[in-house]
Amino acid sequence: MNVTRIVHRWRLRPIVAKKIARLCHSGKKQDLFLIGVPFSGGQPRKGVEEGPVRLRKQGLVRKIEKLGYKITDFGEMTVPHIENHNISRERVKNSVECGTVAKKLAQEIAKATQEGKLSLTIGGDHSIAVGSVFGHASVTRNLGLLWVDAHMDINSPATTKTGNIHGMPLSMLIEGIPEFPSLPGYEWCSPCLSPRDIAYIGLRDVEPQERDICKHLGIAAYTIDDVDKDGIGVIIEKALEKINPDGNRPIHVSYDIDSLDPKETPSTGTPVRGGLTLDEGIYIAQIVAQSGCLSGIDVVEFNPAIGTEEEVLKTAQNTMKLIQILLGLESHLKEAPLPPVDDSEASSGL
Ligand SMILES: [Mn+2]
Repeated sequence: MNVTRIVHRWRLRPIVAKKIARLCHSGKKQDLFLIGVPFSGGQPRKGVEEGPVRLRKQGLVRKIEKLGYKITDFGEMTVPHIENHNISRERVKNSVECGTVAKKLAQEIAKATQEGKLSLTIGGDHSIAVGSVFGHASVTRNLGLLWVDAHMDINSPATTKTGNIHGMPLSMLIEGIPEFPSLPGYEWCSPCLSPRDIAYIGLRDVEPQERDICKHLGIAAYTIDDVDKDGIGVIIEKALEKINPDGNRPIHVSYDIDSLDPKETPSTGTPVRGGLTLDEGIYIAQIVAQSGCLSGIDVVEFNPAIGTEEEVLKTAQNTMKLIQILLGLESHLKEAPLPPVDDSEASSGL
């Protein structure tokens, strides 16, 4: 592990005590709406549709129940079977299928949120977040969004190079995207968040046009370099400060497991080396959980068809760990503390 990372991890600035104190679980069983979205049409690699079922086989529901939630389990959503991929005028792939799935998910998430349930959406590729975030925002005023990802996912149909919708969800959700053409399948969807409502963590594979859009809109974006420089504690605090300065906004977390280093989550479609360590990924989840403001979660891009059985198992275990921590499980960091910082080493510039 990178020495800078270790040093910074142990210089975590304490998070404001009042935020820590506002714990999610105050004795009463919280209602949780669980929905699997076995969908892969937002990107080209088959297998990501198997993610939700694989996590269930690894005991996901039992683990959530053990945390004290009352689960309303939707099961796996029915998704269209894609035979002939449709390509729009802008060369966007499968927009009708992606839009149909997202719309259905939006309706289910809106209903669950309306009923006061915390929603947990298991993907599936990241295109489904158009539905979960839109559904959540449609019945929740003042929603903030934390996007944990190696990628910005903010290409519009006009700027995409690949035509894959899993690289575009934010462009459909945010106000102010320039030249957004209409996209078949997404007629129901319109921007529901302002650029001020969003923060990224974990970025390291950003296309120039995405960087330009993000800069133009003034979205808070924290890259892996920022995490290396300032430490994950400072970065998560900054991100939450941007989207939730008073600590009273409901927060949606869209967690792409490719934000983690491929060593931690190898079974994913677009891995990028140099990602978050598992401890950093967990720390993000822990702080968000402790904010007491979490009201919607997506966990996406686990592809059990990628990698050896050992790699798939590791990815499933780490993905479930993130979910459990987001839902309030106390971090394992407390059980296995790392050694203290050696200041002489730190000041020598290593
Ligand atoms: Mn993503």
